[in-house]
Amino acid sequence: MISTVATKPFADQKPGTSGLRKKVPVFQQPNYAENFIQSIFDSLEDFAGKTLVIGGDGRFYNREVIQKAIKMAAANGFGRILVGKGGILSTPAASHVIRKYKAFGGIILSASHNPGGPTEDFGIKYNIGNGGPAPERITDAIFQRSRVIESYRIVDAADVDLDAIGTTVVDGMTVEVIDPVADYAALMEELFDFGAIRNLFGLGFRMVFDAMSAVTGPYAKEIIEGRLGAPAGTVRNFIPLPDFGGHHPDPNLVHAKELYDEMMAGDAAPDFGAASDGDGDRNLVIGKGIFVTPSDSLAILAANAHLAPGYNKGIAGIARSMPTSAAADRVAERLGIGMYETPTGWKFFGNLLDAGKVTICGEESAGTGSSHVREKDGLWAVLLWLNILAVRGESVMDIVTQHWATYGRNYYSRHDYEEVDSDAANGLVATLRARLATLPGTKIGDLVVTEADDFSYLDPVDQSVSNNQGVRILFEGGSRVVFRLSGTGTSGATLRVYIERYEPDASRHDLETQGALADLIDAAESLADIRTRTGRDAPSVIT
Ligand code: VG1
Ligand code: CO
Repeated sequence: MISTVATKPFADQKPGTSGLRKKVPVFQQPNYAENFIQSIFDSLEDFAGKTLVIGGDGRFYNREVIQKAIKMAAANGFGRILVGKGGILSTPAASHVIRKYKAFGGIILSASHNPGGPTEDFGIKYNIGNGGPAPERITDAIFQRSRVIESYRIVDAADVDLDAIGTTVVDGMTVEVIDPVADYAALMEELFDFGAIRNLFGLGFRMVFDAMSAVTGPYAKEIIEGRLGAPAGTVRNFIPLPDFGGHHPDPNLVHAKELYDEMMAGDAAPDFGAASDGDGDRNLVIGKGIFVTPSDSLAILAANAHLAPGYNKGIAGIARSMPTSAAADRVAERLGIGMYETPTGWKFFGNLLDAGKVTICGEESAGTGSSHVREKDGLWAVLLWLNILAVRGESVMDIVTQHWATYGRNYYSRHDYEEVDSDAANGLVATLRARLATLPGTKIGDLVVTEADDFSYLDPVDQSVSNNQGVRILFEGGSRVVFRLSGTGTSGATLRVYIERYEPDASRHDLETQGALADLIDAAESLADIRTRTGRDAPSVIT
C-alpha cells in the first residue's frame, strides 16, 4: 500500500562535489532522507518498471536509509532493485553493477573518506545510467525540487532482509540482494593479468593493503588474497565497520600514517603498500621508501597502462581535475593523445569517458580510474600498479624515478585548512577574485605572475559551462598556486591550497617536497592572507 506523506522542505539539501553530505543527526531528522530521495525521483523521468541499484559503504545509518530508499522506490514505480548484501557496495562496484545490468541509475550511500558513527558523517548520491555521478544539470534539479517539496511516497511494507542473497517482492517491485563482490572481481580479472601478478607474489613480493575498516575490505580480501594468492594477512582492517573503528577512512599520509611508517622502514619494508577510503574509490600507493603522489600516480599509470591486458591497445586520452598536477599532461603529449582539464569531482569525467575521448582519469585527491566504470576506483588503481610491477619487474622507486627522469618532476602538495569560519573562507576567495585582473605581471618574491583566473569549464561534449571552479595563479616557469573551497565538508568551510612546481632537471629530483615548494607556499600566503583571514598558523592537513 502506497502512502503519500506530507512534508516540508529543508533549505540545506544542495548536493556538493559528490552528493549530499551531512552529519548523521541531520539525516536522522524526520523526513530529511525521505525528502532528498523523493527530490531525486522527482527530478528523473521515465523510470517506471526500471531497475535501481542501491548500496553504500556500510557506515552508521546505511541500513536504515537503504530500507527507506527501497520502500520509496517501490512507491515511485521502479520495477526492480539490486542491492548489495548487507547494504554494501563500494562506489566503483555500484557503478559497475549499474552498467552491467543496464539499470536506470543508482543511489549510493556514502560520505567517502569522512568519519562515520552516530555523530559523524553520512551522504546520499545519485548516479545515472552510465554508472557515473549525476551531472550538475540533475543535481541542480534535485536541489530545486528539495526547496519546494510537499510530500513523498513510500510503501507500507516489512524491511527487506539485506543479509540473505536472493529475491523478494516489495509491493509489486522485485528486490534482489546480490553478492557485492562477484561482478566487480570478474571485471578486474578481465582487465588485468592475474597470472602475472600471482607469479609476482609467488616470487616473494610483499604487499600490505589497508582497507581502513571500510568497504574495500571484502573486495581486497577476495581479489588480492583469494584470487591473486597473496599471503593471508596482506589485507588488513578488512571488515567494514559502521564507525571505521573510530578512524578517518582517508588514505593519506596523515590518516594512514602507520602504513607510511612501515613502508619507510628501510630494507625491512614491504615492496608495496596501498590503502583505500571509506567507499573504495580513492587509493594510496606507497613503494618501499617512496610515497607516490596521486598526480604522479595518474601520470605513471597512464604511461604504463598498455602493459595491462585491458589497455593493451593504448589509451584514447587522459583527463585530470584542474588542481591535479600537470604530470599527466606530459605523458599525453608524448603519446600524442588528448588531455582534458576539468573541474574537481568525478561527475565531470563522465561525458569524456562516454564519448570515448579519454580512457584514464585522475584527481590529486587520491582518485584514479578508467573507462571500465564511471567512478574513480581505488582497488583498480592498486591492481594496475601490481600489473605494471609484475611486467616491468622493477621496484616502485625505480619506476617513479625513471618517470621523473623522462618527463621531469612536478613537485606537488595540497594544504588544507579544515573547519574554518565560512565567512572568512568566502571572504578570502572573494578578495582574491576581485584582484585577479591586476595580478599578471606582478612579482611576489622572485616569482612573476603570468596569468590569474577563476577556472571555468566548457564541456566539449554537451557544451555545458561550469564557472568559479577555483582561483588559479600561474607563474613564469610553469609553477602555480590554486585556491578553492571544498564541496564535501560538513562543518564550516575547508580551504584547499594546491601548490605545484615543475622541475625538468633530474639532478634536482630528490628534494624534500615542502622545501622545493617553499617560495610558492610563501607566495600563497602573501596573495591570500591565509593566516590572518583563517586565524590559523598552519594547515590542518598537508598531503
Ligand atoms: C574532494 C576532492 C575531489 C573529490 C571529492 C569526492 O572534493 O577534492 O577531488 O572528487 O572529494 O571524493 P572537495 O570538494 O572536498 O575538494 V570522495 O572519495 O569524497 O567521493
Ligand atoms: Co571516496
